[in-house]
Amino acid sequence: MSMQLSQDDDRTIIRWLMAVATLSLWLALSSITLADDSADGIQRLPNIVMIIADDQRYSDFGFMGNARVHTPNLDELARGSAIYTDAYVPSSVCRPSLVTLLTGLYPHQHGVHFNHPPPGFAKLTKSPEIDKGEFDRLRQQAIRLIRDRPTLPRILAARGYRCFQTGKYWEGHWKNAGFTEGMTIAQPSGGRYGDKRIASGDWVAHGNGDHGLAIGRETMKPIAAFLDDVRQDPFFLWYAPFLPHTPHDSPEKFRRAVAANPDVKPHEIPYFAAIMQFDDTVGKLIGMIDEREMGDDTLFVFVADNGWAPDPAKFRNSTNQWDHTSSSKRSPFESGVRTPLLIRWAGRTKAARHSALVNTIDLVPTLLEAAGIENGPTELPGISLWASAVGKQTLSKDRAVFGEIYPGDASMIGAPEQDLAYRWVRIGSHKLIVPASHGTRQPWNNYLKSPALFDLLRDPQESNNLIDDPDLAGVVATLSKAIDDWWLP
Ligand SMILES: [Ca+2]
Repeated sequence: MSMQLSQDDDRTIIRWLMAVATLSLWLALSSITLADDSADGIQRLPNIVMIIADDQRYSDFGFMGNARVHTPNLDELARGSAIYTDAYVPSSVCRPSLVTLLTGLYPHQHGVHFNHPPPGFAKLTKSPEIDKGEFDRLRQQAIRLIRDRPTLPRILAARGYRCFQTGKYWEGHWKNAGFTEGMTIAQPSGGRYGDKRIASGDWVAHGNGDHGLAIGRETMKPIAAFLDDVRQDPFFLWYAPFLPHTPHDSPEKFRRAVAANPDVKPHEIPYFAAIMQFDDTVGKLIGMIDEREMGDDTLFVFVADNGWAPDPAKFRNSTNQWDHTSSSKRSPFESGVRTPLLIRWAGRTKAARHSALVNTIDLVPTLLEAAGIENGPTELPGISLWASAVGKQTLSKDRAVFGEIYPGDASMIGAPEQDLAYRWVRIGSHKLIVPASHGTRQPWNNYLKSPALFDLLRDPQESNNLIDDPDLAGVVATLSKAIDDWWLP
């Protein structure tokens, strides 16, 4: 039987041949691109490991000049890193700061300006009528703020990354922020940390990470299992152990090592021991990656979510530990908002110290550039630090960094300006802190009653308010304009 082709069949065949030709050309071009990448040893998609200290002051690292703390593993990481000594988190408390790392947005932009949604932590946990179902429903109110955002893990997952959440994380289930796997599921874990018994008698997940809080403090096994499973896939690891955060209940070996130094004061021992414990887990983590020969393909970032400093006058009998100073965690001062920032991708980044001011809003654009991802979110306020990290650019010394401070409880979701307590800005050595005005209400926590100006080079403790110095009127005007241009609610 002879085969007769109709005109329609001819067109079908021609279209098919053209499709094959197009696909072949695309494959050829793709293989050229891949060949180019492998020829000079560049992997297109680096693994990204984000190491986040929880409650550690910027100065309390060996590589930042404190010889009384034990941070050998972080010091080793720093030796090979682009070190940003004057980095800042916009907000000096966990959740808003962590969501900035996930989104690249300021708290007033991402909307998670609080640790606890309405009606606030005391009412959530102490009202007998709020049972577990109601507690979970009230916490869930805030989840849309992260679920509807192009977060770093969501963007990376769309490019084929496997994204694993461990440790501190307040956004409910790990899925909500776009991770592909994780430990935190917004249910009580029965573990040592992260559960809370509320007034109704029910056990609930406190909100800060539940099952995830076992990482570092109790186990590293979930990370080992993840690394064994990812094989050739690029991965993003969120490593935010609940350290050196309170409770400062570190194993005795860390306390003994810290206390052996006569220059360490009693009130510093529990906190310094927790720092040493945290650093020990960082060593284990990097060792696990090196053992699997993944080190050359892995970009490490280190940052603290906020500062913390022990107050010798605040001993708590109930916990046998010291509480933090009023000028560190939660405050607009340096011991709250400043952090070192490390970026290391062996063979790519250049070991150097950078004193230019940077902000953790810069990390999402930096990491997207490092991974060669060009079509990320367009409205990010930060700048990519990648060119400076690889030694191809010196950052401007004129840049302003900004931040915003809130109480831990939100009065309302979707209106951060209602809860705003302080805004701050730094340019060069000068820092201006502006309390928010809410009628007759005093600024939250009474850090300041009116705007204050500090010269951080001459007065790193921020004890000498220069706001009325006639010689600095121009500086005050410049900083005031900068902060209002940034955000004037
Ligand atoms: Ca924290």
